[in-house]
Parts: sequence; structure tokens; C-alpha cells
Amino acid sequence: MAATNSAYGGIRGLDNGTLSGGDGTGTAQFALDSHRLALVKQARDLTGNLLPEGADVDSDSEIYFILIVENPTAAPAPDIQLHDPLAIDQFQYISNSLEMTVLPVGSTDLWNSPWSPVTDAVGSESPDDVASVVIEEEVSRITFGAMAGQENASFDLERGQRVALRFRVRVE
Ligand SMILES: [Ca+2]
Repeated sequence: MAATNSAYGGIRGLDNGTLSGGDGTGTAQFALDSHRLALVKQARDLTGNLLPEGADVDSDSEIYFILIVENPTAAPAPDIQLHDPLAIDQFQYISNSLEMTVLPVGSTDLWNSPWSPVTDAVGSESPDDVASVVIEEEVSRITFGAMAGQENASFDLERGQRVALRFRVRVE
């Protein structure tokens, strides 16, 4: 979505020319581009095969969930935040299985890219890294980025990059 915005006054006392005509039609127009970054969630088996949507999975089997966000824009996307609540009666989070990777948009082999471990912990006084898992009575909350209530380190996604977070669950 792009919108051309007009500034209707000088900025900090600087006459930027926008007041000609008094309607913002002066020379100092600027454009604001805002993009909603798409979030993709995948389910894969333990060897990385993509499970089709609605696929049956056996009780007690383990699968991966992968959350992927791409920034195809020409500007960095600051402060990416993801929240994936898992109902415990459906999926049991496998402890210490969080991993992340960052790679260029369009690269095809996500599964075999280098994944780095991320801890389940939130951190005691300050975040220990960019993601964490908090197990509650009915929900496992997997979060990424500086989310209110479960603050991890913040994460900025550079332009043209894609970040993915993966973890294992056991199907109940
Ligand atoms: Ca952590």
C-alpha cells in the first residue's frame, strides 16, 4: 500500500515549501510505503518433508512447525514479533528444540540452511536471545522478538531477507 502524504507545515521551523497554496501541494511531498509482511506456517516431518494442509498425523509422532517471515521490500523491517500459542492437548512442545535461520528471500533450500539453536528461556534479568517458550496450563507460548509479556531480544529483518523459526512438537 502506498500513499502520498503531504506535510502541511515546516518541520522544526524549517520552511520546507509545503505551504504554497496552503493545501500541502508544495514541493516537499514524500511517500510512505507500508507493507504487511506475510507470515507462513509450515508443518514438516522429521526429515523435512512438507506436510500438506489437513494431513493426518499419527498420535505420538513428532513433527516440526516452522514460522517464516519474508521482507521482500527495499527497507529493513524493524522489531519483528511472532506469537504461536500451541494448545497442549493437541501438541506437546519438545523442550530445547527451538532453532532459527536467516537467509535471502527466494532461496529455495530452507530446510538445509544452517539453523542456530535458540534457548527456551526468556532470560532472568534481560532476554537471553530472540525467542522463548513459556508453558502454561493449557498453552505453550512460543514467541519471537520483543513481545509484550514475554520479552525476547528484539529482531530487525534486513531487506531482502527471510527469517524462519522452527521447533518440534509431539502430536497428542
Ligand atoms: Ca531464549
